[in-house]
Amino acid sequence: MPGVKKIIVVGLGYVGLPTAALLARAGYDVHGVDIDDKIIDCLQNGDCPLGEPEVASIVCEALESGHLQASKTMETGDAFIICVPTPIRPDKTADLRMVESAVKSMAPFVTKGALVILESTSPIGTTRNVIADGLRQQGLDPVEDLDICYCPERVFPGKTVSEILHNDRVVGGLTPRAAERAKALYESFCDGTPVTTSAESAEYSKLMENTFRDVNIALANVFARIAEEASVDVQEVINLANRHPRVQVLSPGPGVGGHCIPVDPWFLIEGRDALTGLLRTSREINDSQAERLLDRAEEAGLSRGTKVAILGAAYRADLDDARESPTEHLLSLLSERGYSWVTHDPYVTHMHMHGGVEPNLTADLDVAISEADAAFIMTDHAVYRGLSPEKLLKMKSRIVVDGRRMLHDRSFTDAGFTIIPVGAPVMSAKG
Ligand code: SAJ
Repeated sequence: MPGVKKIIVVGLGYVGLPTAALLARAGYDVHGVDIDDKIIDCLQNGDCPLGEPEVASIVCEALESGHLQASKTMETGDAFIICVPTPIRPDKTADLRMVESAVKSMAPFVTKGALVILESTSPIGTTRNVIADGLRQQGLDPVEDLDICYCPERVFPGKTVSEILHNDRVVGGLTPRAAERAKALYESFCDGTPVTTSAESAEYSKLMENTFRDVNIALANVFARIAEEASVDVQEVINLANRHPRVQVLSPGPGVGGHCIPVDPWFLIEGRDALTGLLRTSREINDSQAERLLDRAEEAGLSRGTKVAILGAAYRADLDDARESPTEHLLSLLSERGYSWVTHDPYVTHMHMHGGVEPNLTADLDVAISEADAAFIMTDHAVYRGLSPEKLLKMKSRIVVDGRRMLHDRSFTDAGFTIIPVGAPVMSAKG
């Protein structure tokens, strides 16, 4: 892209690092900055700190080519792309401290004519109020002298590289000139269509996308609860309803995890209580799915004090990512109610639990099952799809909570199990 040779990527996480590597592959000189020693040490040794194979291969290639370098120190450049986390605080308000400190560290290195892009999911107004205001320096007007944009990432973990390369992008400029420049940058290394708009509309569009998904998953979970009470199988009903050409009900499950969907609706709710009851209720429904599964298991005979096997720590199938996963909610409840547990996951090796609850992770399914009285299927990992009753026969109380509809229920009930499927009535050998 004309006028841009060197790009600074601030934040080398699951979005910043692959973006930096793809920019380097397109021929830019990319300097990545992160505050995390482990990430920088790893990259400086030529390795990739992220496990996704395609990401690891483009990152290693970019490091080897010399077009990508990483360190803890900021440098000057023609363009800056900020990809730092924007979590919520325990009171569900946006925690923008990492964006603020990124801007603070960049400010002395941002010179007239620079293109500055925020990719982190953020409340409406952040680009103007935090980025532009933070870069207002003596003699430098952020709107006149810089080109500042909000261009949200849209990656789906597990498919990161192809999502960055091929998804359409929303490119929101503080000015039309800024938007046109950012559009040209994305066109130079991605083949999705960049669509220009204002920074505020771009911020809102990202929040709308993930809130749409959260509310629709909550609706599926309410449909599941109604089906459980009405002794109907929600999956069958969803399949029927989805034959309507304008209906597409999503899948109920044990709740909504990940670092995006359980967080982003709160950025719209904050300061807008009177308008956003639907969004708050949807969050509460999705957050209480794990509790509903446990309540149903107790009603079906699961006793407190026993040991349960939790199958799946990841928030989504075949990923190693356990952030905000429904299993976190279940573990906290099991701890409160006096259970012990073992958590099986083929990919997750670490969980950052709130409140000091120990996940007791194992990658050995037989170990998890042989020690347990009952099981909760929390993630739709492919390995659980083929589970047979024989595999679970060692469990004492033979209760299996199927939070993802992975089991062929009849073969389990024939073998004496009680199955508690999300969205369908409890099934046991008796009836
Ligand atoms: N889930 C259900 N039922 C469904 C679909 C999903 O219970 O029918 C659950 C999943 O099991 C998971 C959670 O919802 O626990 C979230 O998963 P997800 O598949 O909705 O997506 P994420 O969180 O991995 O990624 C989302 C994506 N956003 C949308 O699909 C609108 C992704 O494109 C975004 O880039 C990402 O958030 C992000 O970074 O914001």
